[in-house]
Amino acid sequence: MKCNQCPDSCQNKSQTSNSFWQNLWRKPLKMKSPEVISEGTIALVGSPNVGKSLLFNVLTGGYTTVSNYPGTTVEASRNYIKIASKTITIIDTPGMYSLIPMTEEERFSRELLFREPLDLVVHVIDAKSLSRMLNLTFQLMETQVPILVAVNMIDEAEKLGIWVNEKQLEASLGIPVVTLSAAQQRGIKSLTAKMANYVHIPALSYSY
Ligand SMILES: Nc1nc2c(ncn2[C@@H]2O[C@H](COP(=O)(O)OP(=O)(O)O)[C@@H](O)[C@H]2O)c(=O)[nH]1
Ligand SMILES: [Mg+2]
Repeated sequence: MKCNQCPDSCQNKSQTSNSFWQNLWRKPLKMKSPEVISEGTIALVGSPNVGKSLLFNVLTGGYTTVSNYPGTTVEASRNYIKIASKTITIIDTPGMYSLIPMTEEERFSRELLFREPLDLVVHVIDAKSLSRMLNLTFQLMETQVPILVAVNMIDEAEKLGIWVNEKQLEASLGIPVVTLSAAQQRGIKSLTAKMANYVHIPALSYSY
């Protein structure tokens, strides 16, 4: 006779029925996470230690996903932000000094720049060593992808008596420039406002 056909209310039987309910309780709920439809992509690139990842966290906050390409352990973080009511993917890339790759990180970031359909590349540079970092800005400008220069760490630069003139740098380079401090969350609104210019907004249509 099977245990569940037995009329006795022994210990075994109560354990069987208990474990049935416990297992049911423990079963993970299969909830489908809502699909996020990205309406644009912006990548943060630049040398190591210029504050790309901190800026990425300030812009996006919360949970991020990491991805890599086959054959490499180097990863890029991705998350979404809302810019001009659009859901935009932000990618935090590994540090690169030049578009001529010397390291696995540089090779990865270079590949990402050419593989991803990017609407904008934000070149994050350190305000304390501006001239040294502009070399990569010029290389990036040759890729034909729109470039915005984010001059980060102005808090540290100001302490050293270095003041970056945003308007003058913009005029000299001929591309948008934002001065900011990711650590102090200064200039973030100005950055997202300029990013919005690169997020495609459909033209108004009139019907008569
Ligand atoms: N003072 C200051 N520190 C910053 C700023 N942005 C980033 N950092 C710091 O610089 C270091 C490198 O930043 P990280 O985001 O890892 O640079 P990444 O290598 O370009 O991703 C970290 O200790 C950050 O906290 C900033 O605007 N001001
Ligand atoms: Mg980083």
